Amino acid sequence: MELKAAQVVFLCFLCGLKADPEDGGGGWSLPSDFSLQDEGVCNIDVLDRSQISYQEFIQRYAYSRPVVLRGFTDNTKFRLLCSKSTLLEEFGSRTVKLSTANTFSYRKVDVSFQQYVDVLLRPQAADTLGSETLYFFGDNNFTEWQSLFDQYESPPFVLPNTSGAFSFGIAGAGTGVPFHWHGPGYSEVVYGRKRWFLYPPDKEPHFHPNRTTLSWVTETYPNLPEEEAPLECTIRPGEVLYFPDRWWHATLNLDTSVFISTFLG
Ligand SMILES: O=C(O)CCC(=O)C(=O)O
Repeated sequence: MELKAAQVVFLCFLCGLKADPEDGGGGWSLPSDFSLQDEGVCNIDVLDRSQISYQEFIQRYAYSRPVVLRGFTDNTKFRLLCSKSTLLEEFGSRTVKLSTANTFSYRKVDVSFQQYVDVLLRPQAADTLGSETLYFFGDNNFTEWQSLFDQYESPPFVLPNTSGAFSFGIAGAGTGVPFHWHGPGYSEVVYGRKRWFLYPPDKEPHFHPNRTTLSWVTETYPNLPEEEAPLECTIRPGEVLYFPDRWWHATLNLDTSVFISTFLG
């Protein structure tokens, strides 16, 4: 059957309509779902592959300041595997370990991945403490989830004498991890947007370790004097944020987000 040009255009239009919500958010977030609109400023360098070599990364950023790298890897396949329907089909019956979303992750809770998605994957309630919010990030069972992680192409700039360890997570709009620090690494969002706040090791921010990043953003951040403003940037799929060793950082998921960190140690 021969299709006329007008029919082809019409069919493509229908495909676009059907594919957009699913492709854009992998089924994790519908346009009608709650999300945070304020992406803030980005006062961190954002560099494409053509703008920086490995040597320049080591000299200018690796040991001294964060940077966002854009378009360094192609994770199209990993992204498809992380759609809601595919992950649930593959891992729905598996157990995931959740952590409370406070600075010192005290409490761990095991639930099935299906139960996490159906019951706990919700926007952050403004009046709930981080220590009462359960967050799926890290503590991954690498044997059970290996087939997924095998498909992830991690950022190519590795620090000398380190190798990468993955932490994978999924969390609701408005959730995040309050300020803390550890070794260097990368953070990438597979679906959604994640806003990052960072301070150098010698500039500890004022925050309450049991309160959420959302409460810090709404109550503390607007009143910060200029000299206490953080470095910050919102990252989207296709971008990775690099944080150096011992930098303070906090995260805020603007949408329901799927994300993966690569810790370098
Ligand atoms: O992605 C997040 O929300 C938490 C990331 C984080 O704090 C980390 O990688 O150390």
